[in-house]
Amino acid sequence: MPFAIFPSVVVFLLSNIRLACALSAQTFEPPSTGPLVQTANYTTFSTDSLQDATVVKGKAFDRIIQVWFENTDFDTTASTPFFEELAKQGVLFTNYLATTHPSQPNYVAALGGDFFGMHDDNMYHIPSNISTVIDLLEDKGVTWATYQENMPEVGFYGSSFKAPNYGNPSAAPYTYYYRKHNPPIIFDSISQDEARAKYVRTFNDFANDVVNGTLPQWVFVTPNIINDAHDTHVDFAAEFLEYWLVPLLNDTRVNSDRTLILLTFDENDTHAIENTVFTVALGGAVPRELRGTKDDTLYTHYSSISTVEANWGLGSLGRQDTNATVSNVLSFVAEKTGYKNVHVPVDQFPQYNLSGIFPGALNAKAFVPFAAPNLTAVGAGGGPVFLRPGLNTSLTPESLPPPVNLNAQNSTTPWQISPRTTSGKNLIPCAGRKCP
Ligand SMILES: *[C@@H]1O[C@H](CO)[C@@H](O)[C@H](O)[C@H]1NC(C)=O
Ligand SMILES: *[C@@H]1O[C@H](CO)[C@@H](O)[C@H](O)[C@H]1NC(C)=O
Ligand SMILES: *[C@@H]1O[C@H](CO)[C@@H](O)[C@H](O)[C@H]1NC(C)=O
Ligand SMILES: *[C@@H]1O[C@H](CO)[C@@H](O)[C@H](O)[C@H]1NC(C)=O
Ligand SMILES: *[C@@H]1O[C@H](CO)[C@@H](O)[C@H](O)[C@H]1NC(C)=O
Ligand SMILES: *[C@@H]1O[C@H](CO)[C@@H](O)[C@H](O)[C@H]1NC(C)=O
Ligand SMILES: *[C@@H]1O[C@H](CO)[C@@H](O)[C@H](O)[C@H]1NC(C)=O
Ligand SMILES: *[C@@H]1O[C@H](CO)[C@@H](O)[C@H](O)[C@H]1NC(C)=O
Ligand SMILES: CC(=O)N[C@H]1CO[C@H](CO)[C@@H](O)[C@@H]1O
Ligand SMILES: CC(=O)N[C@H]1CO[C@H](CO)[C@@H](O)[C@@H]1O
Repeated sequence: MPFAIFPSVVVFLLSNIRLACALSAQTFEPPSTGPLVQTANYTTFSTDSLQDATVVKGKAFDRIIQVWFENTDFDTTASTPFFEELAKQGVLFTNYLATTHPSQPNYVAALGGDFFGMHDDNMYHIPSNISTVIDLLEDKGVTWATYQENMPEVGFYGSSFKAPNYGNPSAAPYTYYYRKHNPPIIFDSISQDEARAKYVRTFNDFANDVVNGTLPQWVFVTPNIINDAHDTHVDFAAEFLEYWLVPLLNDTRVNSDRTLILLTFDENDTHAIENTVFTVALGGAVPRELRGTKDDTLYTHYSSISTVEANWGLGSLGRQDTNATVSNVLSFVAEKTGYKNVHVPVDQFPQYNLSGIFPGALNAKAFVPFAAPNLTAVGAGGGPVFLRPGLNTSLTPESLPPPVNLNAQNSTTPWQISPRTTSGKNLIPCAGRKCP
């Protein structure tokens, strides 16, 4: 049982954490009796587990599970007892950068290889000709799903969801789920394709899929807004992990010797400093001799894409996933795949704490239409740049007009969904026309 945190340590940690949380407004309450037990606290029960359990062999791992937390500086997490213990079970990355502020563009970057100038948490949709890592995975038959805690139903499209407060039933209902932390639903190529939207799943579906042995190979997990530290604190996230992750580390249906678990944070909390986030690689696929070590290579959220490209020999998106400076492959994966990482001196790290200054299709103040990817780029998997249907490859970055401030014209980007909808309907309220 290489990953079990010793029970005495757990008890010690929990007692300290409880003490810390007692001082803040909310205390962690487990939403269920265990991560593999469905609960009414998650609004709907799962009835259809995934069916496909085929496994495409990777060079370094057969499954990657990303788990994303929120808004915490590296040092704060690294000095929290639970996370200190967790780091000893895997490899701690000390120079893993989020790509910008605030939250949403970081989640989009991890799927699309770019955040397209986005610098807010407004509700957007990204047209279906824009590729994501999901295209690359499906192209090679690698199965995938995202599991979103407290999302009320599979493929839910609303901006947020309020549910009874399970931690404090006498309190008002609580908004536990936010679309801005659910990257697949933001891309039309997924949300508007029924065959794909069913892989945008709930935590009850997670329980069902694991119990039925059909947990996919590429998994993106978003805990709810209190468990991910967003509305709480990293100590609260630690208690959630004690409840959710620790038992799963010891469950071969989730964590086998071919599983990589990449636990990260969307962004640093202090904008005036470099955007370094606590990121740790756990799971049986982490070579034994590396467990408990630190790696100071420069990585970013784009590395999560390049790492799977390298592992499964995938194509690329031709965006920042192919920009060698910012997309180093996790070093033990690079070693097994023959990919050569680049050394970036600290004084040349990108300023990924910057926000709002990048032109793009999702920046109303500096709007530039979506461009086609760089068709000649080669990523860590060596395969071709993926082209989605409807892509106009003549729309190169160089061919696009200069940025325009649409806000100055009392307008916004055509890709913003406005007014913000809370409807669960899986449709784009103002696609291709002026929003009311
Ligand atoms: C891990 O699994 C083994 C075998 O199923 C079990 O004996 C052990 O108690 C488990 N440890 C934890 C911490 O869950
Ligand atoms: C919901 O969570 C609360 C808090 O832990 C728990 O007391 C309750 O039993 C849960 N409800 C269900 C139906 O599991
Ligand atoms: C970004 O971080 C650097 C330090 O790495 C700092 O000098 C700079 O002022 C920060 N920028 C902003 C916009 O806060
Ligand atoms: C690659 O990333 C670096 C650091 O952010 C940036 O300066 C450079 O412009 C990027 N290159 C391309 C082609 O996007
Ligand atoms: C596109 O990719 C090629 C091959 O890597 C590279 O030489 C070129 O600079 C890239 N073009 C742009 C505009 O980034
Ligand atoms: C992508 O599709 C949208 C919607 O059809 C279109 O407006 C845009 O020009 C296309 N962009 C590219 C780069 O193909
Ligand atoms: C593709 O973009 C080019 C350059 O803007 C444009 O002239 C052409 O009409 C577009 N093609 C399609 C099919 O939209
Ligand atoms: C934008 O709206 C403001 C306030 O309604 C108005 O004063 C201004 O003339 C409008 N500007 C444009 C470019 O329509
Ligand atoms: C639809 C499906 O396959 N779900 C099954 C998962 O496993 C449980 C327990 O064996 C079944 O009850 C479900 O029907
Ligand atoms: C480099 C880094 O980790 N960035 C900063 C994130 O925020 C904390 C502040 O607590 C800094 O100490 C880190 O240096």
